[in-house]
Amino acid sequence: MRVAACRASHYRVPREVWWPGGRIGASLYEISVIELVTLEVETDEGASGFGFTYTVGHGGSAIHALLEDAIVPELVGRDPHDVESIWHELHTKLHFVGAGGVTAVAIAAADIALWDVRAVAAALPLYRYLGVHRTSLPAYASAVNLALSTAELVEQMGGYRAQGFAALKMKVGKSLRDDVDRVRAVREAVGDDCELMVDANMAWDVAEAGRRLRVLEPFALAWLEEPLPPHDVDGFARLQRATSVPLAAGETLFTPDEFTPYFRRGAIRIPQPDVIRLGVTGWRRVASAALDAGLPVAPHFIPEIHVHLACAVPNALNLEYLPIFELLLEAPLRIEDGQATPPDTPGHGMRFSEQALSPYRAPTEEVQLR
Ligand code: SMN
Ligand code: MG
Repeated sequence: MRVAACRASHYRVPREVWWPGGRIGASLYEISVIELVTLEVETDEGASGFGFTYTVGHGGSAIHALLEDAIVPELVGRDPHDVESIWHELHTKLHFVGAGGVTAVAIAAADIALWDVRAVAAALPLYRYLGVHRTSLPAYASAVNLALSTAELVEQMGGYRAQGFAALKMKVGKSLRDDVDRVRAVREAVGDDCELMVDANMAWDVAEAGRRLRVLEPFALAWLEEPLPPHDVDGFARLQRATSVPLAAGETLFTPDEFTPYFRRGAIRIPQPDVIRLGVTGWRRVASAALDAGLPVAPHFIPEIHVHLACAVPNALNLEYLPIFELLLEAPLRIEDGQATPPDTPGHGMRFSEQALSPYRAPTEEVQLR
């Protein structure tokens, strides 16, 4: 089997289209546009695979250009079964222009498409192709909700609780007083038997994070996510030693090597690898390194692909259900009573609806390589 053709596309989709319900924001930014950079691959035997990555509004054309100029030419003619060596080759080839960032996410889109087409060609859902550890897992409901008022936040989180989710994640990163008021309001609304996680999206330094933790600890948090920027592994290690609240991080790490110092230093307890940065290849390396370090993995966002990856490793903790793309997809993820189940169609099964995306194609020249 060989890759016969690839097509990279770039879309800029305004928030009103995928999240008509209201503003969407975290401590460092508010999202008004999501960019999708997609890659379709087709084999000489007629199988199609789909990969993608996304941005919160900026840089998509650079990812698209890198795919077309440097990545697609390396894929055409290759056997998708060699995806792991292709991932390494591409990281080596592109290291000079950045050992992470745009490079990593562009490679991830290609890697996801190659794994997809392998499973499609084998007529197996991706989790079965990778090897089944479980056939479903608990999902937690999550929202990028720092721009909501406390009343709107409580309504949103209460709605997810009523749908059967036993664990919820909310944003923090306002003033200390506002954060405490919001966490208290949600805790009171959803009850003590609900797990509650909070996500600061890199808002603080170590001193501030320590101060915030002391006031948030009484709310029995299941984890505090990204209190610090990702370069501060030392800060994470100090903070984790000083608190019983598990620290979570990983969504802003781009390569498996960036997780290594966190594992060596016991700096976090909940690693959160993200397939749109790591690819399936890098994601599985992180899950395996976490297992060796005695840690779980809690995949970040993109539940439609992560449900497969999580069901195919022994140490997945849960799945982040954040339905940001749901209105753009052909089929939503199956969730019942807070449990997520991968679809039994071949590959990962995640496809954006052509009808939903086509009005938002970015004005860049489209290249078709054969
Ligand atoms: C998040 C940030 C950006 C996009 C999606 C999700 C967030 C999370 O940090 O962990 O859900
Ligand atoms: Mg987060």
